[in-house]
Amino acid sequence: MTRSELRSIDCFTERSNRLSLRGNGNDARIVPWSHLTGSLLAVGSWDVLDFEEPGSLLCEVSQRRQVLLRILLTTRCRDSGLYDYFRENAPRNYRWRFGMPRTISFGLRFLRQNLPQLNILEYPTRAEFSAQLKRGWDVVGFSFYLEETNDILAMAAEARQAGVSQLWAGNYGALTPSIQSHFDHMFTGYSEDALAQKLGTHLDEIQHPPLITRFRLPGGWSFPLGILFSSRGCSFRCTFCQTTAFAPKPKEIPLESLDRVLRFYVQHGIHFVLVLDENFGNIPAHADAVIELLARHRVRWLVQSRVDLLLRNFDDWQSCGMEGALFGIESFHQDILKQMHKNEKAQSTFELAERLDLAGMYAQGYYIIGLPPETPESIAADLRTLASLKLDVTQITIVTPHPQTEMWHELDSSYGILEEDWSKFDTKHLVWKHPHCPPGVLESLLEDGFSTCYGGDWLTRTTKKFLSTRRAQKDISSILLGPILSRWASPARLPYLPAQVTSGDHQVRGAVA
Ligand code: B12
Ligand code: SF4
Repeated sequence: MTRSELRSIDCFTERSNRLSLRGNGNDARIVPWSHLTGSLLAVGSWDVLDFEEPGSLLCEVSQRRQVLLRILLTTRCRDSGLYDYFRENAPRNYRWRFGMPRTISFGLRFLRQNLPQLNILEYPTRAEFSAQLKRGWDVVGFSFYLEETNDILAMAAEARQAGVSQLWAGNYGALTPSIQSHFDHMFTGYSEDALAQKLGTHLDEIQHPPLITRFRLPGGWSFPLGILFSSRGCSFRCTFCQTTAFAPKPKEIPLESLDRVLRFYVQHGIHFVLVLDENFGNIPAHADAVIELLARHRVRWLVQSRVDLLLRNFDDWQSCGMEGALFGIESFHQDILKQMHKNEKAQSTFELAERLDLAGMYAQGYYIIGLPPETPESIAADLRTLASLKLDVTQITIVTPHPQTEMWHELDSSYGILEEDWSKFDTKHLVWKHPHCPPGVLESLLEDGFSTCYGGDWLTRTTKKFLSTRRAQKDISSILLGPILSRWASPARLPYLPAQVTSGDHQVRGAVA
């Protein structure tokens, strides 16, 4: 059947994964979705007949016209290995560390959960990506961070050559103005609504997908960890942070959606939840409701927030199951915190670290070295102070300007951002001209910092804390069963929750009727 003969597209459902095409002579043909070429669909705009299976709608309808776009969203390739945050924040080649290789993309799973017509490809090999391109797509979208820009630009060039008509960029990497010309559309913020709009539909509320990762303890024992985002964005204005440009207004994820995903986690044997909001507690009433929900589901949870919010809410959150905290220390110097608009008291970090330690809770702190007033000597002394906090995980970064932040403009105008290779903007390299630290010095201070923080009794201390907390909670079994549960609850087995019927669906069906 040629395009000119094609009269209508009856339906395309997720379950059947087939599209029924009707031609001039009303001769229906069922074509597996994977056999359709992108070009056929890209230009298609036909009157809609009816949908066989309500609910699992993968066609987009606008004004009784239909445009089916084949959209593939992907990430950087995995050929050089999967990113592991804990490997990057430990001494080089250190075996006895935590581990969490990044195998799934939280952002793409959110998009796919809410807009099931999207296809996603997470951390493919380059060969897998090239093979996918051959299947023909109208749109290929890329999700990336700043340091991944080079790889993504190479993938985008390949996609163009393969004839993909539209390239999209999303996630924090899309905030870089100088790469805009490589893409047809930039999505510079949380994007479910923006994408829905582009596809001619709308979402009533965001659905939280299951996001399950395998968390590895030092030595290799693993257990599944459910990730939760209860809100998005942050109202603070720290000069180094790209969230100020990406999502400056905090917004809630609806409680019903959080309830649904927490129930799913518990049903699948997941008892530990990591709450990774930019700044949990930034919307106080919502945070109160969320901790009650976490307590109701009887999960143990760790949370990312500011030091002041953690201190203010410590008792409440602990009584609802908090077992650890991830927080930005950034600096021990009040003047530097002030310059960064961090609005924290330098002393508060010590108080928080002590409270967490006394309560036997996991503590993970983020520290930045190389601010303009700092010298190699002052940094070395600060790193010793950092090690004295006895954290379980210490993230140390070299101050790195990120596009569209206040710090980018400050460092560029006062000292000069010299580095042109985006892969060096990984917060582990100096990319601007520091007034007191020649090239290479901060990188070796960073290594020294990790060696000090993870040296001495780190392993015994952290293991003891972990085991005694589990014993106190009478919860050794979930850890013993961890590897089995990890396999059972792998993200490949449990990718999405069943689609919710939204008013977008009603609208479409209304238009059809
Ligand atoms: C989880 C996380 C990680 C995880 C990622 C795990 C995973 N499996 O994906 C790990 C631990 C690996 C990580 C590492 C790092 N991270 Co990080 N991380 C986060 C965190 C806490 C959440 C990100 C997230 O998943 N959000 C939830 C999802 C739903 O949102 P999303 O990914 O933004 O996706 C949405 C949109 O971006 C958009 N979207 C995404 N992709 C696409 C693609 C297309 C085509 C479209 C249209 C839309 C779109 O739609 C999605 C749904 O709304 C944020 C802070 C925060 N709470 O936002 C920091 C954050 C993103 N990380 C940050 C940093 C600095 C880092 C590190 C450099 C840390 C370090 N200093 O060592 C590394 C670099 C990682 C790398 N190069 O790969 C910064 C900014 C990053 C940047 N500017 O490039 C943030 C904002 C923290 C901060 N405030 O400074 N991180
Ligand atoms: S560093 Fe934290 S508190 Fe500051 S703007 Fe970013 S997310 Fe908000």
